[in-house]
Amino acid sequence: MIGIGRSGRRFALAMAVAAFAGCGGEADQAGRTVTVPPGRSVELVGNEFSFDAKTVLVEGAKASGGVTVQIRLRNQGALAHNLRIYQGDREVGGTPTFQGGMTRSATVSLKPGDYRFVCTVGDHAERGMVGELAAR
Ligand SMILES: [Cu+2]
Repeated sequence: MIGIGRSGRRFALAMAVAAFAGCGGEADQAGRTVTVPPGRSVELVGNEFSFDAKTVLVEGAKASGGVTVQIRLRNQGALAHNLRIYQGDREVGGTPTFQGGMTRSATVSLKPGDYRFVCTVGDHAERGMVGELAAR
């Protein structure tokens, strides 16, 4: 069951990446997939209850054995939010929880692999504040 779920998510990510490759921009038309070239930072926007990207692809991890990337969260919501990154159940970093109208950043070190980003405030993740992040 777990194996099937994982491969399903990988398939979804592969499709998202394929969609990105097809349009050749920084993000697909809906702004749902963001790619981060080596050495670059990324800014995501959060509100109630979503992030403006569902998939973040951080490049350069395989070539260097891991990447350090700065992730900024611009909170455009009315509520406090955060952005925390997990690999499985292990939290690898993220922003503090902070009020709407503010921006906070976090620098995280990522080995090649699959992660997810989540707002851990209340039930925000269940309500949609979650996305996938891949370091490649
Ligand atoms: Cu939130």
